[in-house]
Amino acid sequence: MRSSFLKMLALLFAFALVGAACGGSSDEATDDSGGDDTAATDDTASDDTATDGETVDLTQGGGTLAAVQARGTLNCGVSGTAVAFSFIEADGSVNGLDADYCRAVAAAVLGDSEAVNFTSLTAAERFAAVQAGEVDVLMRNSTWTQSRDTEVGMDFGPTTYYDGQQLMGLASDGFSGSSEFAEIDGAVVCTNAGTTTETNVSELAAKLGISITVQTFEDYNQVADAFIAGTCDVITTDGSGLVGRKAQQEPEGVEWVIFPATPFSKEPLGPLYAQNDSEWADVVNWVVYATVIADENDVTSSTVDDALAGENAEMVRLLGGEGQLQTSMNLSADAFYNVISQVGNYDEIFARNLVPVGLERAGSANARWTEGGLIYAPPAR
Ligand SMILES: N[C@@H](CCC(=O)N[C@@H](CS)C(=O)NCC(=O)O)C(=O)O
Repeated sequence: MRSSFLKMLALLFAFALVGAACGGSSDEATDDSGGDDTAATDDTASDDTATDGETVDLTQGGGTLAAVQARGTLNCGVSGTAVAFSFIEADGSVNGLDADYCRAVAAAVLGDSEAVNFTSLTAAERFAAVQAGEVDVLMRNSTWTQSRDTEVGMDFGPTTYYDGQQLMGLASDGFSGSSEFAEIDGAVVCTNAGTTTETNVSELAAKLGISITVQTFEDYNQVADAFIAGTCDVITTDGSGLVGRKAQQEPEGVEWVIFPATPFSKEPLGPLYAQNDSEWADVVNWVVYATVIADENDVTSSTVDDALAGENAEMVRLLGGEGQLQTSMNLSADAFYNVISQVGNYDEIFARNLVPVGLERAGSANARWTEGGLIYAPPAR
């Protein structure tokens, strides 16, 4: 049983590799598939040979890494209007945690954190851009959900920010930080289209038996404008988005309040990319992990050189010294050195972008796992 199952797997594998060769867009992908194809076919005869000393190349390059390397620029999808996550400044620069993770991927793949072509996408546009290959990776306050992961040709990377949905209303309407969800009974609640937030709020209202009118807009600038104009009684999205908007747009003499204190949904936000390119998925995922591991080890952009020359074996490996694993991912040995030196570790990225608008790590789900949070990376070994 087991052996025929393994044979089937090996056959499937050989088939997949031939498929990759047909669709391969780069020389590297084509060369690899040629070699792999033979190895995989031979293996069907003696499928356990990986343990007998023969090598089976399990790389499933879908071509994105080679394409980015050949292009010399990373195409990264962002919002462009999400304060603290990806916000286009008046001078055209893009700031925020998501924008920095685009830079981190560019630093790893191209050695240059500035080699990023940012594309602004609304919530409703973003997934089609991934599916069409218009962006290599999407970093746009995007919540990892079952349907997005399984139904629409995308895969998700590690969560870079654990968020949850909240509401924002006016103190002058009687809302306070301790208001409960049910207090929005009768309200016009606004958000942007194509989001998890739109369905979460309707589902919870139905469950609680309250009546609300949900109005959606194409982008969040329109939502905020409608709130300021009084068209919407309450607006809703990821808590971080509300904090960002309040920091930036709360009018003089008006108090905007965010509630309920405990968010009413889970919104794990992180990178996503087209599915079935595990070579590229590994690259994006390990860029995120590298920033987390550096944070766990207190290695920052200013101490990265000491760490590379130091005694902490995991950091030495991760930064490209003895035992490095990056070249087997088709990256340069110093790929993650470039990430940490040019962009920083997770804490530096968080502190630079989120702390200024009032979002704190300590005591939140975004704290280190050793401090009660969920920010955790597998070991670099
Ligand atoms: N995380 C949710 C919501 C994403 C979303 O569109 N969030 C808003 C609020 S942070 C946004 O990015 N708006 C852009 C902006 O604030 O301009 C999802 O993936 O559906």
